[in-house]
Parts: sequence; structure tokens; C-alpha cells
Amino acid sequence: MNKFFLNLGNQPLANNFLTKFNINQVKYNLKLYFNTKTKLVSISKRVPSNQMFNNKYPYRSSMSHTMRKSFKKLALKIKKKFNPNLLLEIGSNDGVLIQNFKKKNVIGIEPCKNLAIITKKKGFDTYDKYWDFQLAKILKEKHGEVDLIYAANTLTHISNLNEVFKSITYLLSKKGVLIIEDPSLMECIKKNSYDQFYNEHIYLFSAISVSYLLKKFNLEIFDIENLDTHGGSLRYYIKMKENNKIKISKRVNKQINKEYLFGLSKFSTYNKFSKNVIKSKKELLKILEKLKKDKKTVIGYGATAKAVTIINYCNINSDLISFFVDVTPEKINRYMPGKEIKIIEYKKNILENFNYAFLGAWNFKKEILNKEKKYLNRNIKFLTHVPFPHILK
Ligand code: JHZ
Repeated sequence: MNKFFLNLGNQPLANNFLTKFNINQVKYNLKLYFNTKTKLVSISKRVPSNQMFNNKYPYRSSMSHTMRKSFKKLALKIKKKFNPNLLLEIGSNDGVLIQNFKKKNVIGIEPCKNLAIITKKKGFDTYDKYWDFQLAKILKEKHGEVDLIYAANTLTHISNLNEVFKSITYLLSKKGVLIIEDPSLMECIKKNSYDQFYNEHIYLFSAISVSYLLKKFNLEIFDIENLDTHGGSLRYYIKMKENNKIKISKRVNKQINKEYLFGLSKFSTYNKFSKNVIKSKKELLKILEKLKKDKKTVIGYGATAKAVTIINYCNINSDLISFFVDVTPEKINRYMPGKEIKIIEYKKNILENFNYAFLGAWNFKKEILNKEKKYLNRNIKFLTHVPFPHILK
């Protein structure tokens, strides 16, 4: 049974950056639910995939040094540990992972045509299609079974998880490995990072909910890694149940037990989270209002999908955050979805003229603070809402 625990208000599509502000931009009510049986956390409103992931999708995974490094490291690990003949990546974005493999050993699936074109141009076999059973059939006919399937920050974006896993098991060889990686629900709750919820994130996974989900498809997790990426993610290594050659690491039960102990299986945890989110909103607004009163200039750093949830939920307008800076060409000179706050191009000395920068990309805090270290202790101070709204010392 799905139990409601939080309403994040009316939210526009988090990656719909308009060139001209439109007060009537379509919004959807973003409500969060916890399933008492499957322990899966999900959002209520399912926006059709083609409205969110199309030929104008602006998010590029390779825009941060942290992510480029993380994918490169993973590619080395995959080669060393599994050495797949054929690797399929579902949601290959701009090729940040597959570019680390030989062209003959990888296939990308990327429904956002503007992104698929980037990898196609580099010579990587990329299907600009949504992941479904029909595509799995086409791929099997053409390439045969696949040794390794990888999906980072993708499966939580697809509403029909039954079709997702049915298609994966159809294509994966009996000895094959599936690796998925997504933000960790426990980390999200611990950090009170409610901005992990937006229309694209239909689900937020935990080891508990993933292991429950996999049972139906005769799959099981054999290893788990905790990652720092995206504010705390989990990487799940998955195999067919019948494959006894691969041993199950102790890390799997350790993670599941940690989640039970933390309370991820109990509804009360989500009720508490909900209260903390309301408190976080009030405190963030209090800080921003005070800065406004003191005539301080505040900008946003990183026009993330996450920041879209925050500004719309907290009703933050340009009187509180004047504009956002971002390095992504597809976001520059556009408006933050839902608000008349412009995104301007990040330039090297841009922080010189401002007093405070709100970390929209708080998940890259280390990378950003390192990049901007010459401004720290000078004019600029950083501000974040994670794990509670505060100005960084
Ligand atoms: P970032 C997107 O979420 C959407 P977002 C998606 N649904 C998802 O699941 C996650 O990614 C994985 C900019 N930036 O990664 C680049 C700078 O300007 O937190 C990006 O626009 N300067 C697919 O949007 C944004 O911040 C910098 O120095 O929440 C980061 O977006 C750095 C480091 C980043 O994902």
C-alpha cells in the first residue's frame, strides 16, 4: 500500500529551461509516497517520458570533473573485474562512461537525441530509444546476449520497473552482470536533501527496496558500494540467482541491515523526514530574507534539477537569489523552471561581485570550493541547505 508522506507543491519539469519566462509553465503536484510492502519510495504524478527526455535535454553528465573521474574509475574496474565482450549502457547521456571503452565493446542507449548524437558522432554505437522490451528484442537479434548492462541515474527515471527488469533479464547472458547506480534513499533522508525529488526521479532506491524488486525477476544483488556521487549513491552489482559462480559479498547484508536500523522500512521515518523538510524550508527562507534585508547580493551556483525543487517548493524568487551561474551551454541565458530567475554563464571571476552563493550543486561542494578557493575568506560566502540551511564557515 502506498502511504503519502510529503507534498513538495506544484513543480515544473526540472530540466525544462525556457528562453522566455512563462508564468504559465506547466506544473505538476509533487507528492511523495512510501510503499509499506515493497518499501519503495515514489512520486505520485508520472509525466510521460517523452515530455521529459527528448531532443532538447540539457543535462550533461560530463560537465563536472567529479563525474568524469568517477566514470573513468568505474570503467577501469569493469574492465579489470568483468572484462565484458559487450557492455550495454542504458542512459548513456553524452558518453561519459562509454568513451572509456573500445567502440566495438560498447552500445549506448540514450533517448535524448541531442545527447545520443554526441556519442554517435564519436563513433559509438548508440540507440536513441527508450529502454523497453521492444528495444531489448531488437538488440538481442542484432548483437546477441550481453555480458554487462550498466545504468547510472536512469532506472529511477522509468515508471514501468516491471518492463525495465523483464527487458534486462531477456538480454543479459546467464552469467551476465547488471550494475545500477542511483542516489541512496538513506543518504537523502540523513542529509534532508528533499531536492532529490523532482518529476524525473520517479523512485528513490534503497538496498531494501531493490532486493525486494529483484526477487520477481530471479535476480539478486551480489555486491554494493557506497559512493559520494550525487550526494551519496549506491552502486548495486546484480546477477542471476542461478549463477552460483559469483559469491555474495557481506557488504550486501551489511547495507540492508544498516538501512533497517536507520528505519527505512518504517513509515514513521518518512513522517519525521517530512517534518524536517518543512523546517528546512523555513530556515532557508529566514537566512535568505535576512541577507536581503542586509542588502547582500546572493546568487545560485549550479542550475541543477535539485535547485528547481527548492526554489519552487520554498517559493524563492529573484529578490532572494538574483540569478544562477552554470557551465552547461544548454542552460545558459534561460530561466530556472518555474521562476523568473535567469541562468548566466559561469565565468572565472564571476564571484568577485557577489556576497553569497547558494550551492544548487551542493553534491559537488568539494569540487566547487576547490575551484573557488581564492574567493573563500574574501568577499564570497557559500550557502547550502544540506544537511540543514547554513552559511559555510
Ligand atoms: P547535477 C541531473 O540532476 C538530472 P541535477 C538527472 N535526473 C539526474 O538523475 C542527475 O542529474 C544525475 C553545474 N555545475 O549533476 C553543471 C557548474 O555550473 O547536480 C550542472 O548543470 N559548475 C539526470 O541537475 C549542475 O551544476 C561546476 O563547477 O540535480 C550539476 O548538476 C559544477 C561541478 C557543476 O544534477
